[in-house]
This record gives sequence, C-alpha cells and structure tokens, in this order.
Amino acid sequence: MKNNIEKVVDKLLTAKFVVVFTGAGVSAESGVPTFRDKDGLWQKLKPEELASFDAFMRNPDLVTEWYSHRRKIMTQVQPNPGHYAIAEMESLFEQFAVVTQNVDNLHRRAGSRRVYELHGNIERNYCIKCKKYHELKDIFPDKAIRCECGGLIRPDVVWFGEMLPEDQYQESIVCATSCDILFSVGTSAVVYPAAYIPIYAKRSGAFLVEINMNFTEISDIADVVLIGKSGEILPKIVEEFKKQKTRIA
Ligand code: BV8
Ligand code: ZN
Repeated sequence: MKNNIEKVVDKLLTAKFVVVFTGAGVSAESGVPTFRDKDGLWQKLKPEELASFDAFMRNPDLVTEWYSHRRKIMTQVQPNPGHYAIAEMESLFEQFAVVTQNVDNLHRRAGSRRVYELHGNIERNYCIKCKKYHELKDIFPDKAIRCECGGLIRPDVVWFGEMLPEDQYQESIVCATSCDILFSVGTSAVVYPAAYIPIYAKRSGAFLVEINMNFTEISDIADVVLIGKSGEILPKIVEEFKKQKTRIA
C-alpha cells in the first residue's frame, strides 16, 4: 500500500505542468506570522481595521505603521526549506508556476522565477494620487508619508474590497485550469477570489494535493491531504521524486 507521499510522487512522475498555490503557512517556518492561526496577525486586529482602503484613509498612520512593522520582519527573515523545495521544483518539470497570496516576496528570494502574486507585494509602495512607485527600502515610517505631489503613499497590496491585479489573476486561472497537479500549501482557503484557484484546478481535472497543518475548506475536494509542516513535507516530496526519477531513467 503506497503512502500519501508515494502517491503524490507517482503523479509527479508523469506530470508535465505543476502549479503550487501558497498562503501564509508556507512562510510560517521563516518566522512570518500567518493571519488566522492562534498567534496570527488578525487575532489582534480585524482585517477590516487594517487591510482595507477605508481603514487606510481613516487612520493612515496606524496602517502605515502596521505595514512598516511587517516590512521590517521581512528584512529579518529568510526563505525556509519549503520555499527552496518549491524553487527547485521549477527546474524538474516541463511547465511550473507558483501562484501565491503572500506579499512577502520569499518565493522570489528563494529563487522561484515564474511567480504570480495575487495579493501584491509588501516591498512595493505607491502614491494614491499620482500612482508613482516609491522605494521605502530601508525606511519603516510609523506615520503616513506623502509623495512630492502631496498624495499618501500606500503598500502595493490588495486590500479587502479591492480587485486582484487582472494580469496576475488571469494568468493564475490559466495555470490552474491547465495543470496536471496543483499543490495548495499553507492556506486556509477562505479568501476569495484567490481561493477559487484550487477549486478551478480540481474542476479542470488536476490532481489536487493539500499540504497544511490542519484540514481546511478545500480538504474534502483534495485527492491527497498531507498534514504537517510545508517546510518538512515539500523537501521530502522533491527528494523522493528525484530518487524515483533516476530509478526509471
Ligand atoms: C474582492 C493582502 C471585491 C494584504 C489580503 C466584504 C467586503 C469586501 C469583500 C468581501 C467581504 N466579504 C467577503 C469579501 C471578499 C473578500 C474575502 O474573501 N473575505 C474573506 C475573509 C471572507 N475578498 C476580498 O475582499 C478580495 N477582493 O473581493 O474585491 C471586488 C469585486 C469586484 C470589484 C471590486 C472589488 C481581496 C482579498 C485580498 C485581501 N488581502 N492580504 C495584506 O497581506 O496585508 S488577505 C490575507 O488572507 C493574505 O493575503 C493571505 O494571503 C490571505 C489568505 O490567508 P492565508 O494565506 O490562507 O493565511 P491564513 O493565516 O488564513 O492560513 C494559514 C494556513 O497555513 C492555515 O491553514 C494554517 O493551518 C497553515 N499553516 C500554518 N503553518 C503552517 C501551515 N501549513 C503548512 N506548514 C506550516 N508550517
Ligand atoms: Zn504622488
């Protein structure tokens, strides 16, 4: 009787197009707080209070300070073995893509190249008036800052009630509906429309693998659910795949 990892590797051995869909859980082992876990970001403050345009206009200093705090965390953390395993997967298949909800840029820092960022990137910031991008690399203001045109500067992330970047979302749907296998890794799959990605993949006939510490909203449609840390499970899958690949070569 094959165990779940062997089942996944069997599917990978014949896969041409592999997609990995990620959420905050894939960065948890890097020390980046998730949103809805017990010590998550949303436990202290509600999303509407922080991650929305209204919240920003109501209290630009508080929201600016919160994103500065999160950007500062990003300067102190590194990608973890889960990010590196995903980056290595890119060279093992004919077609491969990462579709992430994360705004932490850790996939790119780990070496992933084909990455679609559905919710933006916290390292980019722009003026709400003239849309000019501003490098805030080494500054972490605890108060709202303004562009030379006088407009407020905001993070380039998708807030609640805001549309996802059209090109990233459309490309991600094409990937989800044409891949052979989709991994849903470290996401509670409760935020839409991003959470449609694994659903579209499954509906289009992809083999759906979930890697999470707990069961989620999409566990019952997954073909295989691997409960555990993504930073431990993903490297195991890559190692087993490479071993089987050499065996059949
Ligand atoms: C839209 C970016 C409409 C910013 C985020 C009322 C008003 C307005 C909209 C809505 C509404 N009600 C519902 C909606 C829709 C809303 C939505 O889905 N709400 C949910 C909460 C019900 N969606 C939106 O608003 C979207 N826009 O609908 O626009 C529209 C339509 C037309 C025209 C105009 C407008 C925009 C949603 C994007 C919001 N932005 N973040 C920022 O980051 O600050 S959301 C936030 O949640 C993050 O992006 C995050 O990526 C995302 C999903 O969370 P997860 O990544 O899954 O993280 P979470 O903590 O939840 O889970 C972590 C998981 O990891 C857990 O399962 C845990 O078990 C697991 N884990 C932990 N450790 C590990 C692990 N797994 C493996 N290994 C480990 N080590
Ligand atoms: Zn401006």
